[in-house]
Amino acid sequence: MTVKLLVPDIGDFEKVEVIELLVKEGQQIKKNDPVVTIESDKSSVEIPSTFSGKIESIKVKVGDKVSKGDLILNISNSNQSSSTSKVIPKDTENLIQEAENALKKTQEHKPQIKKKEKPEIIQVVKGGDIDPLETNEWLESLSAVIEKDGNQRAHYLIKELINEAYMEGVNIPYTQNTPYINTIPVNAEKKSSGDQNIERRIRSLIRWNAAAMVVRANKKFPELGGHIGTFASAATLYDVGMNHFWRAKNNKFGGDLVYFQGHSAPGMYARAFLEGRLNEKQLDSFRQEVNPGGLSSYPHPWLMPNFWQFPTVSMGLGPMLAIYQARYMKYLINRGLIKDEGRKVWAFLGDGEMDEPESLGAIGLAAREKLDNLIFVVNCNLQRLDGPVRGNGKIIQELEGIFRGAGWNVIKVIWGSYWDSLLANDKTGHLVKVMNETVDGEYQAMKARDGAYVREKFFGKYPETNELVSSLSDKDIWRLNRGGHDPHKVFAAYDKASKNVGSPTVVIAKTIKGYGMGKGGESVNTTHQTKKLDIDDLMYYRDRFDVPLTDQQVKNIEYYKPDQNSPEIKYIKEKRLQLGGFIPERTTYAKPIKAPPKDIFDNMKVSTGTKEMSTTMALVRMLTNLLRDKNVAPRLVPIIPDEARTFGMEGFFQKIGIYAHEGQKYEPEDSAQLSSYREEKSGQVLEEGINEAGAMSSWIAAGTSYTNHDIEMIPIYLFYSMFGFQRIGDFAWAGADSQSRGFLIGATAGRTTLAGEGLQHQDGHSHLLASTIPNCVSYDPTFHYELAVIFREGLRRMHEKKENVFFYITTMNENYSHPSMPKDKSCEEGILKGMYKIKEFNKYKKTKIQFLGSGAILREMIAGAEILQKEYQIDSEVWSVTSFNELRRDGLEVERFNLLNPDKEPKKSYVEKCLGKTEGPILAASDYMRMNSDQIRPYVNKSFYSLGTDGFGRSDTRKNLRKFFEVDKEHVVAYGLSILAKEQLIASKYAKEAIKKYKIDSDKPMPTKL
Ligand SMILES: Cc1ncc(C[n+]2csc(CCOP(=O)(O)OP(=O)(O)O)c2C)c(N)n1
Ligand SMILES: [Mg+2]
Repeated sequence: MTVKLLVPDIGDFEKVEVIELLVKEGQQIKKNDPVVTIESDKSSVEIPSTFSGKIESIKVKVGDKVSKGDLILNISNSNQSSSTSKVIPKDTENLIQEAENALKKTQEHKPQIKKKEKPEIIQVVKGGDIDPLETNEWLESLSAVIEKDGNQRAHYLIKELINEAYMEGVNIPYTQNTPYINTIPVNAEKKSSGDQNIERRIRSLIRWNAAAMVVRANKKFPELGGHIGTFASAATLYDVGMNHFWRAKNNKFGGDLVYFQGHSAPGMYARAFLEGRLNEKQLDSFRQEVNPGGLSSYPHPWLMPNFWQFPTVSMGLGPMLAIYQARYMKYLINRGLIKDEGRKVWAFLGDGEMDEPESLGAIGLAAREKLDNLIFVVNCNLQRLDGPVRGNGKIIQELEGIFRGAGWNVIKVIWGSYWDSLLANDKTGHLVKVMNETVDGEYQAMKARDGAYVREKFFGKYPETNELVSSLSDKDIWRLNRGGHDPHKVFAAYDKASKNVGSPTVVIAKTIKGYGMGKGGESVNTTHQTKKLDIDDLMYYRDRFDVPLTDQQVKNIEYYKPDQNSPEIKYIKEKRLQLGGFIPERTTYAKPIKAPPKDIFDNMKVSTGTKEMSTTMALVRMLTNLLRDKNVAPRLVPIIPDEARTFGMEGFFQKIGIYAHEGQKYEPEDSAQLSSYREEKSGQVLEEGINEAGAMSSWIAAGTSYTNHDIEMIPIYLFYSMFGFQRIGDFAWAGADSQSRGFLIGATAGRTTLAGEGLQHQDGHSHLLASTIPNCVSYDPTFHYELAVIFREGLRRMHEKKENVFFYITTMNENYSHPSMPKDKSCEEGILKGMYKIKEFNKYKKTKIQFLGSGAILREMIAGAEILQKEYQIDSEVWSVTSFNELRRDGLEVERFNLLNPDKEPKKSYVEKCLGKTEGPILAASDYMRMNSDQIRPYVNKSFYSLGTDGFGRSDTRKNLRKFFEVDKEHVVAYGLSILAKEQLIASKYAKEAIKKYKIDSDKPMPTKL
């Protein structure tokens, strides 16, 4: 039987050009194999076959224009039915069925609720309880249920009660908060198998060495700084993880990923010292990194590439990066690229840090995507840099509400074990009442004082609580510890967190900032910045933690490391051995990705003829081709913040699917269309929604896959160029520090290509921002072959040669035809180095000018040069500058070499090599601020002028915008003549005439002032 493959519904488009035939007559194909590629003026899409069989005849050819329903080809021997017939997907059908059954059941079983007369007046009594006896009966029933049938049953009953109340019209304001006590009751605490005594001794040594390291550094050089108080508050939180939970990467396991709080770094170094990974000399080089071997102030993979994995110290980045890391881990698993080994992502965060919008900005995603591989630990020491995080409130309760509301599993670790018996004896509930009523400012102040103060200000609030502690001495009261300093409580919390299924977990632990620092800085507002401890403070610290050092050793601020064979060192090593190795440690065993076939790029080196397209579209075409390469295709991670349609990438939805951890539970509205919105568990596109910070976090996760997951991936994040570096600059910096490899594509780039969008969309500076990042290689190509050469080089450098750079490429949305790549052999080299000669006008051999054009403005320069030749008999050479940034980098390096080697033959910068022997002055321009092209000024020994788009953008036609910013071909001509006049190469009257001719208003203010 012969079946006909017709052009499917392609949305709003008609008469779309066939640009590629992907099959031949006689070929055997399978259902879903792509057969042709069609291209509108915005995007290109492959049409897949809806049948299997042998192709009898192909009815279209390249260049044909097709619309919905046109015949593409005939296929024989097919027994498949067309996919265009609307069949409800199996999943959807099941879901509907399930929902209907459930509805039926609830209707059948639901007992009829008799509407009761509601009392008109609701009695409100002070204290909230109008009938304590009745309350007690309810509470006792609840206790009985918990005892008999367990927590789950109690939870169920309460939920039913709330639902019932709601159905009856009682709108109970739902509270996300629980009392100010630990989430895990004492009887449910899982006990640690560790040796508590030895662990305490180890922790004390780590505490001491961490503090000593900071104090020693500052004694030597007071300017170095550092923090003691943060790690002091977090030591137990880290130690329990290190001894019992965090599994390292090795040849059997991928490893848990731990995001350490940036300024707790001294604690990690101090542990590594005991583990034998760092030596005393290295500790003494804390914050002195200029000479090799120094330890970086904070976690910086760039500076300590074998140690740190995640840069976190810019507050707020860690939480988001960790969330997207956990999500990306699931993405790799769901795409079948890594095994599901139950790996976890842990992130340590400060309570002050939680005020960063980014910190909480993605917690919804973590819950929505059920990231049970993610654990946040928020160290609530109640303080940030200046003072209390919430003096008048309670940060723990606030965070509990926010996280629980977002769908997280919340574990509060507020009180240590010394409180257990007090809480058990709190029959009247007054202790919990005081705990609930006391604000953080008070909690902080209490820990800055002593036991007597706590007795008076805390327990003294009610006679019942005073009575509770009547048999305790002030010293006993002082010993009542906080949850985050109690290894038992922390262990129980981590154990529960790591076993939680179906949601992310946040452990909210209460601690004391500067714990153990005594008068020198415990719980005082200045704790954060304490970096020097005097001898008395050090003695106190030693005694507080029983560090076995003599007074003299304390005075010398000596480190303490027990002997290799001591029980402490043996224990610490043994524990890490059991957990697979040391943490943190940064390694990579990823294999390079095999280069894709050359013809993918060579196709882009021939002219597009009359066909016009934007470089954004050329890029998408190229990606479509790369998706056909078996090596590269699975490694591509296209990332888009809700702009796929803007960039003509909607074809990717069908082709590779949008990643959705639960697949697609609905039939998309456009299911009959070729580019239907297809979500899939193994989908490849990360469609991030309107969320540049999230998209960038995904890009960083994918860009560091080679180290965190030992698989080289190629992230390509496409965004409106204005919403790139400017919007998420700090993430880009962290991505660079992380040594991310991948492509950032600033699409619809430039100040004047994006005509109608106006001031907030038109980017005239992203290249300058990109230039601030040392390992960011940026390009502003004009033609498709330049893009191809650059992209291929990016793949080669990053993913074959494993160079730790990333590429920023701007692509435009302006359509024009693209010429063939010049035959000159050095062209490719020039494209990559930053400039090459693209055109030469050499007819008159009298007067000459050099034009340097970049990106969108190169074509204006070529047009200007043509006018100059035709109408003014002026010759020129036109250079395509693909990267002023790269040219400057080369110039800087050469200049430095020459200055440092005055006796050697001077080297020539690449700019000088290109322009040194040319004739005439230089005019350079781009669609960016003049500063972009001005970057190479020092490396040319000629008169140099530049044009650019300095100032605020605004909406108008592209033509008007270029006129406004004085970068159109008319301005190129007028300015060109003026420059030649100034250089006394022609008479000024020509320039004057041109200014008049092109109606250029010389009195118009600079665009920066408009
Ligand atoms: C984005 C950013 N802003 C400011 C700082 C400076 N800074 C470093 S630590 C800190 C206070 C941190 O308080 P918190 O998060 O509560 O951590 P803690 O030290 O109390 O554990 C500040 C303001 C920073 N590192 N990053
Ligand atoms: Mg804090």
